[in-house]
Amino acid sequence: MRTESEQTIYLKDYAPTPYRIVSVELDFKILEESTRVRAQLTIEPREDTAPGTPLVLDGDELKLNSIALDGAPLVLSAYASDANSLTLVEPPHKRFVLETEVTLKPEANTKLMGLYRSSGTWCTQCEPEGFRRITYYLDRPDVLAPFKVRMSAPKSLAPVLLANGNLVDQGELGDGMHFAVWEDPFLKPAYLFALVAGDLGSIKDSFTTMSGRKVELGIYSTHGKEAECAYAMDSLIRSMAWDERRFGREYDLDVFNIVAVSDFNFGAMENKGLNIFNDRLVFAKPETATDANYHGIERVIAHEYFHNWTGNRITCRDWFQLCLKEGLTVFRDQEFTSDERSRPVQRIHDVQNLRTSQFPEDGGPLAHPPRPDSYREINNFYTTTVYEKGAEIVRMLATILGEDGFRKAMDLYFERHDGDATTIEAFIKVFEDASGRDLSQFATWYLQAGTPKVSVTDSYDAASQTYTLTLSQTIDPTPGEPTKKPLLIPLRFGLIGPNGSPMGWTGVSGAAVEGDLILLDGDSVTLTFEGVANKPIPSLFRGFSAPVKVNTNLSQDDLLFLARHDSDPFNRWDALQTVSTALIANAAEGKAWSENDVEALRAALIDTLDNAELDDAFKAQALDIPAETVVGRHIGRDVNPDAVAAARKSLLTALVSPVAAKLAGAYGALASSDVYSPDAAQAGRRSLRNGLLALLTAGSERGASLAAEQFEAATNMTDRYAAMAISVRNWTSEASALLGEFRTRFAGDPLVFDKWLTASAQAPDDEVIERMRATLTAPDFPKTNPNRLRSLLGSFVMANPVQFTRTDGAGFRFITEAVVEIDKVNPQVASRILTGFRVLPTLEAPRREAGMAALQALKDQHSLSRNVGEILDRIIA
Ligand code: 0A1
Ligand code: ZN
Repeated sequence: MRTESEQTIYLKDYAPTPYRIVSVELDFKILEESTRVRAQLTIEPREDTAPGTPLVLDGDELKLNSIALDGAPLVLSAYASDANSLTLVEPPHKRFVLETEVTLKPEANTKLMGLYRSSGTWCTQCEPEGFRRITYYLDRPDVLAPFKVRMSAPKSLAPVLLANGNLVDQGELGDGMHFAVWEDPFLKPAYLFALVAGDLGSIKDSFTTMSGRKVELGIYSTHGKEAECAYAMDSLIRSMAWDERRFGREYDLDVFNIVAVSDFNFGAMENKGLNIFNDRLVFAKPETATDANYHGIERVIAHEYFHNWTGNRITCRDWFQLCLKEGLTVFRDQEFTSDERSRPVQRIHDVQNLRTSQFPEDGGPLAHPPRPDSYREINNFYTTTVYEKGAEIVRMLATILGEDGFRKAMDLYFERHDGDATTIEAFIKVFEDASGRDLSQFATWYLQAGTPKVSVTDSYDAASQTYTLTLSQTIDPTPGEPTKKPLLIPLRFGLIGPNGSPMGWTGVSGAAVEGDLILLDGDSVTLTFEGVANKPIPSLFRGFSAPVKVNTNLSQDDLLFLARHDSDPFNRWDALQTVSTALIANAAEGKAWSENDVEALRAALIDTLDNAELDDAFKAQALDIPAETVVGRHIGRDVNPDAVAAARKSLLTALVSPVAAKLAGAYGALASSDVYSPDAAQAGRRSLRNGLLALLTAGSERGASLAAEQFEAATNMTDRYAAMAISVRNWTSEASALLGEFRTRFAGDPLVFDKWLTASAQAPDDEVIERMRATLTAPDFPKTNPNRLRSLLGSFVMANPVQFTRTDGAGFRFITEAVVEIDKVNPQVASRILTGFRVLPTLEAPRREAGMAALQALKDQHSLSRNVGEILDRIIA
């Protein structure tokens, strides 16, 4: 195999650059065939830089047209340049101006990093290392400079010219060309640079900040889509107000623009004052977007906006610190959604996401600490561990410090580090200084991989009215980390008495207990509670107070008691999940459930459904039976996904069939003729109704036809998509026809096509791979669009375990063959799809071996990108 450079970058090698960039002036001449970029960089050596130290600028696929220093062309011996770097052999030992010129071909840039074209629009993506594909530069986050950008383009192709900051000049140039000049007064790293030129429509609004400044807001899109940007605008305005209320953070420029593009590697990007979005996270109308889409738009609009303070004004010193901005910003967007919608429902949603994507990453070959200490390709570290586990770590800080303490620490963070490119250590230090606590043990959460397992045993002594609780933590080894240190784990808890009410105690010893919070810091601690009148049932990790796996000695009866009586909604939900996961997992491993087990679970589910005090969205979550992948992960090794699928199906049948009429009645009663609104109450009602449809379809004869009827009758995409997806996942007799009808009905809408691809890829039948192959190789399939590829292939590897892990290897080979082709076009998309193979170590031997054989063939036979090469090596290792 031949791959790109396999060089590893280490955190321990961090050193500041010997030169500073004082200011940046860029001039883009954008033409149909190519774009000419002139850069004027004012540069100076640092105080401690030795005279004669070479200056090495980064490049990527660049070719230098010309170079000048302080206005004079440089002689050949004074510099060296190739595609990946430009070196000034002996720069002046004083401030100087370096001018370079390169020519780019945005049209041919299928990697979608740097300057590229999406449906005719010129746009950029620079995080993490895309700016070096635009001009030679010190392309790292600790190099901060003010940018001034002049751009000119044919007015017919690009009437809209946008960049970061404020518009300071614009005009006509003759020959059909026009120009604009944008200036960003805030110092920024190059990864926050952005430029857009295109023929775009827009919607405009404004926001008046807490100090009374008016900010002009714009959302740009292809013509005809303007009306579909309204929900994004509404989300933006609510985000701006929330950040002022909750964190005291005000926006700082006069304009804030968002541009929606169709080709984008991630969700969206927080470029200063000019966010660029994947259009799937902007466009929404009820006929084509689901409630989940609206929810996602609100969340990501908020996320990118919140980056203005946590990411842009305070950025990362180096890419190892990525979760400094990402974990914190995810925490902020989760809090925003919790405040705007239902807090418990949001918490369950976030934990479900953590368990389905982060826990598997943390327990497999791709495990890495939230702050890694080495990488080959930084793009492979935009992971759920950095983002979602990073957010859990910030949440634990908030739990330990309490609401006021957390806010005080955040205020100090903004005050102390505004304008800095900083580190996780500095972040932790702020929390220590604001609270007076020693957080050195806590910091290990950032530095160590793996999900802790907390085992709990308890006992009660009636004579002395003493209750003891023993908690121990272990973390399995992860790649490169054979031994683990114990973590500081915040455990929020309560004791519940036999009548379902909270119980108190008169004294507690054995560990630090602050109110309802236990701080578990050793390998094992035993707490003794005095004055406990009856044997309690413990409710532990309330609100999921730490990202751990918990193993208790609670019986199914105890758990179902919690499901009914716990005052903590998260734990009510979790108790039901624990019971059903265990029943399916045991059955898949040959240990059948008893009639009583199923009856008791059914009764608890029905009680939840009938409880008038619970809201619909929560009920929908409570009735959701864990996915096959979650159960597989729970089993952990030698998993047979066919057995898991069969056990899940038979549990659903056992649960549902005796109460199918009742569930169908509840389903019918939830129908609504209200005009569609994406609000939480309506969305909750739809999710409960669709949850019931899923139960009925998987567990009874009635569901299939109800789903087909719902598909036809639906007046919005949420209901129509749910009906189709449920039919396909259960491969009902109507499924194939519904897929066909859906495709025809929405032909020509790419974002709806993604939904079709996502649902198609989850069909459990044996022909699914052949159908996907036909889809992928059809002449009109858009082979370079990340959304299309991820919808089909990403959802197959992540959500169709039965077919992806087939013993004959057909699922694995289908993916590795696709990865070879995609890698030539877009290595980031290819490597992300390949991460699905991280499941291999959990599988039974024949499947594991078939998967490894497919990976080995990939490694042996092909020339691969650094992105794919790194993921492949880590999984094979
Ligand atoms: N900072 C963005 C994530 C992002 C990363 C890389 C990208 O292109 C390769 C694009 C976006 C965020 O957290 O939303
Ligand atoms: Zn982010």
